[in-house]
Amino acid sequence: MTTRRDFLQTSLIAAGALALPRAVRAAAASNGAKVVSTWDFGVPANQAAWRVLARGGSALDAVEAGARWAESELCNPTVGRCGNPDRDGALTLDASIMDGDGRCGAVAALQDIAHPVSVARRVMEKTPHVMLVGEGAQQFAVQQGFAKEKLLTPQAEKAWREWLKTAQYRPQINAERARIPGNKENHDTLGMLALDAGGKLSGACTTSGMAWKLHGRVGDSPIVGAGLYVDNEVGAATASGVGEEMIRNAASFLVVELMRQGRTPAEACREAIDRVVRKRPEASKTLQVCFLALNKHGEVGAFALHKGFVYAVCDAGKQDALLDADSVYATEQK
Ligand code: SD4
Repeated sequence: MTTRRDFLQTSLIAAGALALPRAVRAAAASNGAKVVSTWDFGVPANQAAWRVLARGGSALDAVEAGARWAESELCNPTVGRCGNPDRDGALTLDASIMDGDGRCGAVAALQDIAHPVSVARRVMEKTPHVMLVGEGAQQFAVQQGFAKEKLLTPQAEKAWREWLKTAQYRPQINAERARIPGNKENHDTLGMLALDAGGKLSGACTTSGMAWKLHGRVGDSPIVGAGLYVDNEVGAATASGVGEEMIRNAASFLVVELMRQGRTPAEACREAIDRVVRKRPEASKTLQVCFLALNKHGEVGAFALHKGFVYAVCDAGKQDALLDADSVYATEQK
């Protein structure tokens, strides 16, 4: 039963809290929270996720918000509605979402739906399944109320027509978005991991996959354990780069398991990269693989095959940090 004294105390606490400046209340609500993302566009994506974490929201809602930002606002040729198509000119999107209790959902080769990460979340929450692909994924999305719309931008179509002149499938090592006008790169992905104020982890991964891929090709991003893995007992990991290498090595799962065995996030990412090199030493010289990890204590680490991988870190102290990952091959390749 609530006594008058309890009632007064509760009211006073509430009144005091409301009197606090908004920034202080946000800092209190987000205490210990953190969000990290792949690549430079991870900075604004993190900020979209941070708006959820700062008001005490869940890591799951945060990563969905961050990934949705990338899918619609980013407009780059590797994620969402502005992505480059496959070699037949079809834009096919891959995404996954996972929380630290092992709940997960994914879509692969999804066409004409603008927010694959939200469809992935519906797969997780509304079906007994984990992954839907192609037409079935699209049918499910439409049934769930997602609008079907033509997504291929005129720029992406132009880039594809240009590519058709040589039709060579040669993934470039890093994004050149910021440095070379004309968006020459043909891969990059948003992988995002968040820890909320309640100590719960979640992650999301969203991409248009490798540009000029074979129609029907699915990368690592929607595959739980390859492009994304989350476990509240340990931490979370995500990946970017040529997805076939992550799938071969169950890479994000590997990073989380290495952390479980006591590695720091940076050590775990490094060891997983070493595994990629050992398995395919020659191939590893010409393609990029990048890992990003966040453990349950909020420690962050990353490592890549090649120089050039950057990752964004956001918490109550700083919302726009962008860091360089160490790499096996130290020279940046073009
Ligand atoms: C894929 N891993 O589809 C994605 C692409 C990517 O940096 O991340 N590129 O293989």
